[in-house]
This record gives sequence, structure tokens and C-alpha cells, in this order.
Amino acid sequence: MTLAIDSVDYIDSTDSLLRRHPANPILTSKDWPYRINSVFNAGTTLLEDGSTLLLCRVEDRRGLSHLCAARSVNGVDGWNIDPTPTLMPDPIRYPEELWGIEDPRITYVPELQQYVVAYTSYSKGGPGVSLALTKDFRTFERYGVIMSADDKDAALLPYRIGGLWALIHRPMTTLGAHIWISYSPDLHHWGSHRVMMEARKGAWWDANKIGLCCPPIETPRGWLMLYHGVRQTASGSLYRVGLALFDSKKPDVCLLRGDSWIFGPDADYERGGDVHDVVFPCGYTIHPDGDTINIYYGAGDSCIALAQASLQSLLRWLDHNGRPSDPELNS
Ligand code: BMA
Repeated sequence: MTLAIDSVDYIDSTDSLLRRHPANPILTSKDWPYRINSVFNAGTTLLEDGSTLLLCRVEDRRGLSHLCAARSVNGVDGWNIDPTPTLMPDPIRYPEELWGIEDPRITYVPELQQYVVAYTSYSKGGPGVSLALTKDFRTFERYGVIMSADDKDAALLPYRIGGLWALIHRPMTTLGAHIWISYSPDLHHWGSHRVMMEARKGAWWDANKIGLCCPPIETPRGWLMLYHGVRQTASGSLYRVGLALFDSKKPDVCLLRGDSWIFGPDADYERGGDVHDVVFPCGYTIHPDGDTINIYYGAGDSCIALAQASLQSLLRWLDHNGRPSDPELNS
């Protein structure tokens, strides 16, 4: 197929979609109350009192990751960081956590009156998806590994769809590294697996490997998904962020998918770091205006940064730059 020139989005039009906060990076290893290597990829939620909680991935100086909570009234500064790790790997009871726990995504689930944290548990078989439930980010009830290796980039939808819980995740299968959705009656047993969105191929920015960023954002138009696409280059991987919209009642149906990325490594703290050229959002919060969102992302696998966007603008951008998932385009 040919790609009409007027269907190609120009990078300029995405420039103001996600605005980096002037205080970036908002959290680095220097802020930590104990000795660590790096802090990045944080799950995010608003707490009942309106303050922001980041459940940060912290990499220690052995190279293994745990999770640590940081709380702030305005979500930008004045972070109150737990003085010791909040959730440590527990490889004795959960062998799948032998090499650490990473990249949490938080969903508040009204039916359970709890937050469900989906995180990567890393062990000899590779990364898998684990769940833990909490009311306060101080004590956690672990559900253990729910998607075995190789699988990651998972988040739960906040309520049941057709009576079943729905989990978005990214298994590596013989089909490739695509985004899937699976369903469960009890959060323990999962089935009805379906592909939600495929990685593109060839030269595309999101060729071969994609994964969910933050938990999908519920809008009147459907579930708005930020996802990462990984481009392999001669000097390593480039992690960028794209946008797609899914049907509210049938979340495996992709309504629109943007052609170009909307956010990529540009600032020094994104282009440098332990792993250069990485922006990796895992959480968002919505302001009281119902439109402005804070997107928290790991930068260069070394620090946490904040970008702000308007939900209306993201949807408008998708209307102009998106198309229904097109099998021909994807091949
Ligand atoms: C992915 C995950 C992320 C990490 C990214 C870039 O595969 O492991 O935690 O930020 O790679 O290194």
C-alpha cells in the first residue's frame, strides 16, 4: 500500500501535546533517603486526600529492583519518600521475584476498595506479571505471579467488563511482542486471551515491540492508551510513546491508532542515563478540571520526570492523526 503524504503526521504538530515540567527531573537517586543506584518507572495514583503517590522502581547497587513509595501534596515537589523500601522482592515465598520487582502500574478498584498493583517479577525464566493488593501502600496482599514469563507491561482495568476482570499485558509469543488483554473471574485464573494491538513491522517507530505505558485512561470516547514502541537502532533501543483508543465495552477493539509517536527522548535526562534514549511512563493522575493529566515517566532508566497534557488535545490529535488498526498497514 502507499502512504499518502497528507496522512503523515509532522513531528511539529506533536511538540506541545506533552509538555515537560520545568522542575524535571522531579526525582533522582540523590533525593533517596537510603543508598541506591537509580529510581525510575513509577506507578502513580491520587490518594483520597488528593495528594499524589508514586510507587517508584528503585534499583539498588546490586542491580536488583524493589518498590518505594513517594508522596507529594502537589505531585511536583516536596516528596515524602518512605525511609526504607516499601515492597521488597520476597524470593523465598515468591521465587518468581528472585531478581527483583519492577515497573508497577496502579489501578484503584472501587469494587474491592483497594489499589491493585500489577508489576514485573523477574527471575530465571524471565519477566512475568505479578499482582499485589493494598489499601494504603504500607501493607500488601500478594496474589503471586498471574502471567508467567515472558510477560510484562501489565495493568488491570478498574472494573469488570461483562462480569470479568480485564488485564492488559505484553506476552512475548511466537507472534511477536504485541499488547494482549486477558479476562478472569477472580484475579487468579486468566483466560480468553486476545490481541489488542500489534507491533508494526519494518521501519516503523513501533516496529516489533510495543507495551502498555500507564493504565488506560477512561474517557467518554473509550479507553485512551499511551503505549511504548521500541525501535532497534545501530546504537541500541529507542523508547518512544504513542497513542491509541479502544472501545469502552469491548476493550480489545482498537478504534484509532496514531501513526507517529507523540513523545520521545529529547531532554538531556532522557537521552543520557544508565540506559540512554528512554522515556517510559507507568502512571498518570487527572487534575480536578477533568482534562489536564500528569504523566510520570522514567527517563534514561535513571530518574523520574513529569509531562503534562490535555485529554481533549490528545483525543483531537488522534482524530486527525489516527486510523483504525489496519492489518495491511501493520504488515
Ligand atoms: C524495558 C523495561 C523497562 C526499562 C526499559 C528500558 O524492557 O525493562 O523497565 O525502562 O526496558 O531499559
